[in-house]
Amino acid sequence: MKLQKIILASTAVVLAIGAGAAIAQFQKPEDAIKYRQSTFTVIGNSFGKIGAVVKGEAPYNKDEVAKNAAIVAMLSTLPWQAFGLGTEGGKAQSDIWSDNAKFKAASEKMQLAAVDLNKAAQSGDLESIKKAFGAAGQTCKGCHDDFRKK
Ligand code: ASC
Repeated sequence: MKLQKIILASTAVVLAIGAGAAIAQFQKPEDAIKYRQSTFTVIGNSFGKIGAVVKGEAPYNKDEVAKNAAIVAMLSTLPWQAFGLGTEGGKAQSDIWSDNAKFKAASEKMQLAAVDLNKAAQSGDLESIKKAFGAAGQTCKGCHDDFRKK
């Protein structure tokens, strides 16, 4: 529980620093692509585990959901720094760079939804978790529809 509070606090700090700050440097475009795909993979894994609980496919365990939501909240801050100019490729659509303001707005929506999901998960109220999970899933989907190659 203490760790998750730290993660929540550090998520706020990272958000405050700003998604635009180039925290990570990449030697090659492929390194950036690998980085963002890896973070999305881990986010998807934890999000999916919460999804199984929300859909009634797995029993609700408060600590497990809280842990996975903290992972999603923390990692949700990471992929965006790996979409710098010159890192086109992977499943990224060119609109990420041609309409970067829209992409940035979508990424911020997702990060805020992840913070909400984490708050609900730490509180342990399953109904709030379900609502916050649905809202977060919409932000994933919205960005995939607009910016991810099919
Ligand atoms: C997931 C996952 C996504 C999102 C999205 C929500 O579990 O891997 O990409 O949810 O499907 O619509």
